[in-house]
Amino acid sequence: MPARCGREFHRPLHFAVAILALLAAARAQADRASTPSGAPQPVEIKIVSTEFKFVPAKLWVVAGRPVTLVLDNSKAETEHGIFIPAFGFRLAAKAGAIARKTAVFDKPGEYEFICDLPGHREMGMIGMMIVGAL
Ligand SMILES: [Cu+2]
Repeated sequence: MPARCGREFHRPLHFAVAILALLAAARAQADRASTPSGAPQPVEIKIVSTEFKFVPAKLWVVAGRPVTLVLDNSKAETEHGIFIPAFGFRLAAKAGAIARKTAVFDKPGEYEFICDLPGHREMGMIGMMIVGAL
């Protein structure tokens, strides 16, 4: 048996005020949820390069989403870079420097990345980037 809310009928003004307050609260919540640009913010992935390796050597990214790769070469004694041949992506940092670059990797799969300075790949500067589809 449905409950009766007889009181509200005797106090229509109070009922209307309560509804207005609820609407105002809902609108405030909707304003907070929306972002200024609407575009997804890039996810940052930090890779530390030293002689002669990448940490981490395995990266996971989401296909089609912007990613900022941050190459932290601040502890290295020479220049290093990240080269992803499959995407033509290249990022380099001088000794002691940090470099960053944003890109969108749109083809799901597993891709090798290397430091393409002479001999660095052979000495261990090689890794794998996994681009996953959502
Ligand atoms: Cu290198």
